[in-house]
Amino acid sequence: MSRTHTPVLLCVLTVCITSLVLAGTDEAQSDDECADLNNYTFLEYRQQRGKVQVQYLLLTRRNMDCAERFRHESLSETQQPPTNFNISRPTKVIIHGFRITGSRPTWVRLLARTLLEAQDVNVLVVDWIYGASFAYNQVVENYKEAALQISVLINQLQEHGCKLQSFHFIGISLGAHVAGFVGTLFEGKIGRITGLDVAGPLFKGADTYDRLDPSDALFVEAIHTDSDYFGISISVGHVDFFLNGGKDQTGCARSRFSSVFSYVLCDHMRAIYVYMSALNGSCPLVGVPCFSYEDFLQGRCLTCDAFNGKCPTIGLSENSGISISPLPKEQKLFLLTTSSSPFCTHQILLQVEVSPLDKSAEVEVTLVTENQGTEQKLPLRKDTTVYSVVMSHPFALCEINSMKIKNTGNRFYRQGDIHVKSVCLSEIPSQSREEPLCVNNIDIRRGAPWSHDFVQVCDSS
Ligand SMILES: [Ca+2]
Repeated sequence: MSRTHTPVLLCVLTVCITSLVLAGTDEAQSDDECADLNNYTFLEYRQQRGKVQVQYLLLTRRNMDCAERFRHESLSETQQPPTNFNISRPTKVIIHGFRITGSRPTWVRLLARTLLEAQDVNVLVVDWIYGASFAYNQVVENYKEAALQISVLINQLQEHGCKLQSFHFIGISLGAHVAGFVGTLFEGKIGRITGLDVAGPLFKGADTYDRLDPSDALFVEAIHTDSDYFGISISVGHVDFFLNGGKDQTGCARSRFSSVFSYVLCDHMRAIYVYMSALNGSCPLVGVPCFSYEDFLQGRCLTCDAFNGKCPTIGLSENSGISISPLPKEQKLFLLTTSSSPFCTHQILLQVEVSPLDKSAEVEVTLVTENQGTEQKLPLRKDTTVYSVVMSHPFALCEINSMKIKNTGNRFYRQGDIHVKSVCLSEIPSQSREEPLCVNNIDIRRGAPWSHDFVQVCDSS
């Protein structure tokens, strides 16, 4: 995040949160059997000045719709874990960030439910709040206190027989650094930490002791979706998935006139929704190792060779499905997504070789499957004859019915025919058994679009 934007955004958020919290002031604290995240009133915030409050909501398959609330103090009194807690099962710990989405982040319960549908585990939702201030920087100064309190609970659960490796922390934004510091307190012996758009402001230049890093757990992974604003741009895990380059997400409005959510938070929140979608397991979200997004888009990273042919996948498989040892560190992975659930797309590499040109030119390539087309403009220069670019197409390579190429040229002077020596399509990450689709020696005239139909069948094996 640029320095100039930080104060403005923090103000926007402060106003946003204040108004949301004030709106809830007359809502009484519920003592019902089913608990929810606390909905602190403005007055309660003031009264707690300078204190970090941590409490927990427990959800399991036995009480999916009715959370059990407790504090670690109650464990030391009763000497018993909460009723529904199953010592023999792994535990997922969800830690929210700076409360930017209002007094009760609704996605927390959704994430808990999705985790429970995927695995029979204990889900602990950490409900933490720093009472003195709404300001992000003051909360950052105190997040370690939340981590310390969580570590007391983990110690207690260990005494009851829980193994450190069986804990998987899922931290969102600032919550990812809280998880990281819990990991530090246990010398990196916690099983796994997943950072969902790990908070960037005030953390990018921080020491690894003060932020999430690969030494915080046996396996640390991060999903980056807003690294130019609220998220962190550096790698913080063993592997780091950068979605659509990690900065801007498809379908998130870029207009400053769109609503506060869609403009300010859409990119940041996308990590949570993509992660939930991956937990549903409807389609694979696979990251391709590459040095930079630019290199990835230019087709310089095509294979999973660095991972023995199997690239890391977002989701719950052990170590993201990585089979190589030792684990990589701070490995950047790139993938394209669509704008809505389940977010998966196919990454099609378009490679074009043309005969040398007298003037710069432009072609527009369209891939068509059924009635859906994906367009890609390709500027052609005088000094190059070989081009490659990665396109996002909702269908697999074997499902592409036709390809169209238009000579869109320069509108201010006449561009002659463009001779295309070859145009090839292949899928990334590449499957060794899959041949690229190629068409050779075609002339693309201005005003006369070229089109080619592919006759192919998907191999179902
Ligand atoms: Ca750390």
